[in-house]
Amino acid sequence: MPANRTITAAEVFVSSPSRNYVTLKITTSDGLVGYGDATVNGRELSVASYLKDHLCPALIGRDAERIEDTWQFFYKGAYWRRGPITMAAIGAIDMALWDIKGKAADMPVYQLLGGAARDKILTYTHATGWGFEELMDSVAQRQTEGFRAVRVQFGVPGLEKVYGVTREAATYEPAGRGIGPVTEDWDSAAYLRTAPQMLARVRDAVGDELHLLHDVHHRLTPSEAARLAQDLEVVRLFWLEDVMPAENPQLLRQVRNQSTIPLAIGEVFNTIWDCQQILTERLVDYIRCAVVHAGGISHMRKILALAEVFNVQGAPHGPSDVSPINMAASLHLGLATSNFAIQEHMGYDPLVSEVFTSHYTFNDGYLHPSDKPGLGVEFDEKAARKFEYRQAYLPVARNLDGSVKDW
Ligand code: GCO
Ligand code: MG
Repeated sequence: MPANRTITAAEVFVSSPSRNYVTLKITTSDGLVGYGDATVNGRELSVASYLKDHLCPALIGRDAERIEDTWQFFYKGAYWRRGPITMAAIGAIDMALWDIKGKAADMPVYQLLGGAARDKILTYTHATGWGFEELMDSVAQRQTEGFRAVRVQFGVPGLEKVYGVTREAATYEPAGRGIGPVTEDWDSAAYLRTAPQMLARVRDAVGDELHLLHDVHHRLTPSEAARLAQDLEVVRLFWLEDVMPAENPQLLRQVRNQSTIPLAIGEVFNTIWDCQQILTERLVDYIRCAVVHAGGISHMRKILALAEVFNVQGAPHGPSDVSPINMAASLHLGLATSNFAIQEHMGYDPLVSEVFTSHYTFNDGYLHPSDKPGLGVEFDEKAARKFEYRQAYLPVARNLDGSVKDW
């Protein structure tokens, strides 16, 4: 059957309303426009080039309705598979095509995915404070805003800086500005002395109801992680995140065998194959891939379907370094997926809304993707051009002896 809705243009925008975002715009022969997020924090220009130089030219003339076939074409057909840059580029195309399909059908994307499997999506945000008092101010602020789940990060005595925490304000930016990444010191022993006490104090102060989460940012060895998990049992965390780098998923078994603490991992995973062992051996409770970094809605659906078989829940990454387009895509998927537990929503700098107009809503600790056709996020190209790309990187951590620490 000849296509009646072909792709006539595919353009890439790199803008920096407070931080860098890569946005793909696809236009069809009947005038529909779809948007996808392709942001990879600190590697924005690589994914922009992958799209502009290699994928966009091949999109022209393709049937915009054939989302799965387009996914397979760029994944299987490229010879080079997987990895964050490839998968974010494919992910952006996938999101933009779902956006178009929704607009063509005059339906929100969650309807095309089978309709709502829940009424609303539980969300968590971040609370940070160097010391206990500042941290509690930040937690209280988040509770006042209506959050029922809060990720808590704090300072470590003896260190100058800790990723995810600022000394001055309640928020942080995941990437610094300037040429090259800044270096921060890291001290696992000091962290392991601080974290159990600090989190126990927070639990005591907030009572039983508030969900508390904590992110270790891959910093520990398996034995250290197991010890921390044991020490934190009394805190009854919603989850402990990224306790160690997960290139060797089987090493998580040590933590599993030695504690009952729920584990979350996967924000740096890009495909179902990265998730396979962790899911099939149930080495985690929550799988954290972001829609953009794991090949878009089509591929994330498959990851969540595999997770469902093993009683693992979806809980996607949602920092400020994925754009509101990714956030909307994640919420449509979450509303339509039964094994979806919670969506991270770190929040955005006010400048972001000058470029992206989103329609998803927050109410009493829950998010909803909105009933606008498609993904429900508009992108203002003119405004985007005002905010030029600026180099920005995540910091690099070094142990006290000067050796590089894992991210
Ligand atoms: C999170 C994260 C972020 C990441 C950042 C990397 O759970 O939100 O760990 O803070 O480090 O998104 O780009
Ligand atoms: Mg994290």
